[in-house]
Amino acid sequence: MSRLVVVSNRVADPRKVAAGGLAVALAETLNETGGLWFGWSGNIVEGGTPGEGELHTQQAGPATLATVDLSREDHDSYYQGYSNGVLWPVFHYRVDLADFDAGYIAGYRRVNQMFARKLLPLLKDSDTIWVHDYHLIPLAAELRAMGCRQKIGFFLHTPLPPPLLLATIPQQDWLMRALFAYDLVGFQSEVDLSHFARYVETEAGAQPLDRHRFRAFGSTLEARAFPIGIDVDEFAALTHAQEARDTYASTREEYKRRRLLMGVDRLDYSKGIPHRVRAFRELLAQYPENRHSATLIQIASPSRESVDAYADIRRELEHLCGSINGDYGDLDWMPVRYIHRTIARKRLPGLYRATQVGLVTPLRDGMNLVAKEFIVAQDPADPGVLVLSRFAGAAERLKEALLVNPYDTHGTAQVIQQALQMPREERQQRHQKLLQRVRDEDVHWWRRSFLQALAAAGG
Ligand code: ADQ
Repeated sequence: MSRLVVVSNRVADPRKVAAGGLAVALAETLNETGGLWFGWSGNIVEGGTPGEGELHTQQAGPATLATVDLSREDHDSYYQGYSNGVLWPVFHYRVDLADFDAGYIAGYRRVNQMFARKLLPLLKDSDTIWVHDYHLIPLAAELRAMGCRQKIGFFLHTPLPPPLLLATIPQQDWLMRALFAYDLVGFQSEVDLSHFARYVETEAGAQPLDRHRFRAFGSTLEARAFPIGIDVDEFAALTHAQEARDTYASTREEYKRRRLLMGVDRLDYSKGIPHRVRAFRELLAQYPENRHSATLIQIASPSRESVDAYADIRRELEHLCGSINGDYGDLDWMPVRYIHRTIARKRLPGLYRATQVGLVTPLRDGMNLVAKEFIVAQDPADPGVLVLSRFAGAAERLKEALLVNPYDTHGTAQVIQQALQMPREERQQRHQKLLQRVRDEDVHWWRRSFLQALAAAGG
């Protein structure tokens, strides 16, 4: 098996399960192949020279971690500016929040070029390179320009919006052209893939060779959907470990006979948290039997706080939760518990399991792993119900969840009421099917599918 080289904005130690996410997904192959994981160190050098950064390498078991520092200017333009201030909002259909005019693009290019320059000498001819996410779209093009001929794949963790939305990005043509330097591009869902196919046809004037192969800008590229999953065995083990059991017991004790509704997200405008809270308020207004008997726990971990749009959403949410508690709360009942914090990963499954209705209602989401974690943590004999936004990538495969349009406050409240009243037998049947799907398409399946397709691509 060829050595795996992973490139992503942030690098995590694959030996630490607590890291979750990509680290869990990639650890096995990184370890087996003595792989390399390359990215930003997380260090910001005040007054550092743009386009320059010190390289650090360290062993993590059989794998090597290689990271580069960023100057303050590079961090502000590449990471905060172009990646999170332009690409993230547009890829989540929020053109209104994008800051196109600030000239961040130069920093984005500069950092991608620097990454390519620093990575190149670390590569072996037989390596397979897997680049992750919107921060690094032009990386393969930069590597190719420096003579790199290895197989390079790219996976986009966010959605890809339709062509006319992409067209709002002034550099759209350059970005999409850069994608054609990859051998394989992976998306989260068939919808994202169809947007890519339409883009290639309508904006690049190219014909698909078949459903998964595209030729444009003098290169041929394969593109497919690879819906990301979670490590089901790991999460099931966490669910049955002491810490989660304690959390389950103390949560049930605290809320006694009350029904719990739960949202767990990064505090991001794409997650639809205010919409969700408004749907809960509508539930209390329309179905008064839930007053005193239902509580919404919303856990939102702090995220990208120096970007303005994130400060705005935080204020909006605080105001909203405060007003519901003021309007509906009583001496012995607080309708909304809003917690602006990251919860220890080991406790999460206990919270999910203590919940009657899991609310995963993003306005847009590449996949949404909370939906999958929620399913795995349930007690199969008495499972909670998943209310899932039809605009999350996860909805494409998790059809037995109750799907909602999060913009429709009234409709979402109705569906939450349906979830609260769902008979146990129906809950069991839906849960069984959902769990099977989450199991079949877990993160190891995702990694294998992508790497197999990459090995076969282009050859
Ligand atoms: P994210 O937008 O970060 O990821 P998501 O898929 O929901 O979103 O993953 C979040 C992870 O963080 C989950 O494992 C969750 O348990 C954890 N988490 C969230 N809030 C937390 C909190 N308050 N406390 C503790 N843990 C918390 C991006 C894309 C997604 C895509 C993933 C993977 O935006 O659409 O599913 O990458 O590709």
